[in-house]
Amino acid sequence: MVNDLRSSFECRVLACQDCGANTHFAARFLTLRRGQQLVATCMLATMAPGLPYAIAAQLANPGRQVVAIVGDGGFAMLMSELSTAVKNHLPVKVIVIRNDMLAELSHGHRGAGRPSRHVRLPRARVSQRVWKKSV
Ligand SMILES: Cc1ncc(C[n+]2csc(CCOP(=O)(O)OP(=O)(O)O)c2C)c(N)n1
Ligand SMILES: [Mg+2]
Repeated sequence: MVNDLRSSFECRVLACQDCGANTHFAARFLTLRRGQQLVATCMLATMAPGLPYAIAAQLANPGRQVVAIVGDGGFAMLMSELSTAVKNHLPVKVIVIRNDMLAELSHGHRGAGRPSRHVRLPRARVSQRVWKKSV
């Protein structure tokens, strides 16, 4: 998956990262080349900034490839921002790292030796036809 992601990145890609286990994934496995950029909240840990960052980045950099890498929990929070992208004709790409859970929270619970509760997300399916029509 990481290789697929990397090979789809253009030489000046601007990738915008959500907060969560997906942040660790990107920090550990996504190697960027010179000219490519990754934007994240890092230790501020705001949830779900990937898509809004990508919208702002695409507005500021019209000719550049902009990719949002988001968690399924983060995407569930701010997916309505897709309408902002569509309204402004912004060709942002959204990659949803789907694990049907708030994984970062679950890791935190387990690290603290506590039972992990309320971290599962309902299994949602987005119809490809709806996706293609709207974006
Ligand atoms: C507004 C806000 N609510 C809750 C949190 C705590 N929090 C940090 S990451 C996370 C889970 C994110 O889930 P998801 O987007 O699915 O990413 P995953 O960890 O599964 O990769 C939560 C609840 C936060 N940082 N900010
Ligand atoms: Mg998740």
